[in-house]
Amino acid sequence: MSQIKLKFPENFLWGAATSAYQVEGGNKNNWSEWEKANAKRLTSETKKKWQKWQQEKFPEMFEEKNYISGRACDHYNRYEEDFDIAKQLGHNAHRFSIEWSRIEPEEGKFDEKEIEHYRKVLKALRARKIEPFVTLWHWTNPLWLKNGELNKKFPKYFSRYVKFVIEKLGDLNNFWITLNEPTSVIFSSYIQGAWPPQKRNPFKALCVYKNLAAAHNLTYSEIHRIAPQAKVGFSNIMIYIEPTHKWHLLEKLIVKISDYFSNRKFLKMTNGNNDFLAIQYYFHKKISFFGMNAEKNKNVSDLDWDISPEGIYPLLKSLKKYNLPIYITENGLADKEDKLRSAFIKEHLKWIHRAIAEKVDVRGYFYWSLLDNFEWDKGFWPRFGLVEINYETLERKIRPSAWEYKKIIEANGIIDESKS
Ligand code: IFM
Repeated sequence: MSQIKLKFPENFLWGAATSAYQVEGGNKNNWSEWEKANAKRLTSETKKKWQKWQQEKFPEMFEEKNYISGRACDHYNRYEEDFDIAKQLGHNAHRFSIEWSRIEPEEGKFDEKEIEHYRKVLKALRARKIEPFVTLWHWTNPLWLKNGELNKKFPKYFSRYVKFVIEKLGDLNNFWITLNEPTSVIFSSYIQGAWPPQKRNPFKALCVYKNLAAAHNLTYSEIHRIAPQAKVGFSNIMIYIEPTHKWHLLEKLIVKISDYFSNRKFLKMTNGNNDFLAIQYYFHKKISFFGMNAEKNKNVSDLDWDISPEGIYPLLKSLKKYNLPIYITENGLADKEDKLRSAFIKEHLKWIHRAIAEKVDVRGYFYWSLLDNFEWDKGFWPRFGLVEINYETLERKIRPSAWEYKKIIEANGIIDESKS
């Protein structure tokens, strides 16, 4: 008989996450226009961007259509089928996002039909006894919003859209995530210059910090005014950063600065306006005097990202002082063959459990992602899903790791197979 080794708290939320643009299909926003203008360039850069083993494993990265989101997973029409799968897999929570450009396709004009669509989506989750977590901004902007998050009026426009959404959907949902990973946009769009609007400018990066924090703070109050019972937060991608040499003062200084800008600054700017902390964990970086990532683990995902489950533990411990409930709203990897996913989930959960045992109030875990989906500027080839998507037929196929995850959910803990 199996023996449970590590029990999670009662009523722990277990699920997976998606975002509108990455799964719905048929979106028209700043990203869809950018991808059309950039698909050719992205295709031509493939050879220098990815390693030989990745190019051989994913020949689709050489095709222009890989970089066009198009109908994606057609989740917009197939959400019932996808929620049936989530239910079958034992999930009791699900995170998804509402697409601003659908709700407000023209400035100040709100589309009742689209709100009705998301009402149906929420009802479909509730009918399956799956607790929704709704993200209000997962990086995409309506086309009329010139300069997107850089626009000085972003907080005002965003809170007007949020007000409309909460008035219409507030009765069906409790957990609201205002903004997804602000620092990913700040870094990838304004420091690296890889994502739209590809403006490489540290001054602009600081303006976006300011705009997004103001947007969060404003909507925090707005949501509570309309729906006092609501729980509001933003999702914070956290990177575990450490020095390669513990004695190296310069490395330690770089760690402190990077940790501040990546993990803490936004939290500080919104302090007092969060009912919970939503943490997304993918990366562990080692700083060396000669640059980031001097040492790499042997274990890497299809994207060549390090797999370092232990890094989530110190991050969680560092959040204890906030005294707020914590949800892991994303954690996952690209693993087409599903060789690493099951162990990946289990290992992360072991470290999360350790933090819980030391009184860190973690209340839920959402694997990224329920479905394979459109991974932004990389397109379709990275496969993050518990469920595989055949993009030709749109057939859904549950991966073996999803069943392993289900066992964890059913046991509300990790089963020690060695004692079976
Ligand atoms: O796909 C993304 C998601 O949109 C935000 N968090 C990280 C994921 C994997 O890169």
